[in-house]
Amino acid sequence: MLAGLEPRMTDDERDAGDAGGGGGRTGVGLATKPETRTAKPALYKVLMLNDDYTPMEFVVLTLQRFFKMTIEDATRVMLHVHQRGVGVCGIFTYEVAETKVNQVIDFARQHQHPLQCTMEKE
Ligand code: TYC
Repeated sequence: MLAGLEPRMTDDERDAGDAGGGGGRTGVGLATKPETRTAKPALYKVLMLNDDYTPMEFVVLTLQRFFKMTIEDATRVMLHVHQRGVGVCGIFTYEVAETKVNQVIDFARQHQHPLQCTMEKE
């Protein structure tokens, strides 16, 4: 073919990633241009609530099991909740926070403790 007389790609074909070259459209590539910025997911605090009946050791065990805390961090958070009424166990995306709240409540219920846990938007 003579130089300069090749079939030209339209702008859309270029955007869609079609390399041209006589093979026609390949069906690969993006139909729309992606946004450069991606929104960050909303975050939620998981809160542990104090009560008069759940044993301190059980709260520490719960924090270690579901929030991967060391015994030192779990004890510090448990004492904070015991003294102040509420404390933050961690900050997560919505579904992770919801799962952790349910795991804590189920674990407490299985052991007949009234321990409560909730979540709130950061
Ligand atoms: N207040 C409880 C007690 O004296 C201990 C406790 C701490 C319970 C933290 C719940 O989230 C809690 N046995």
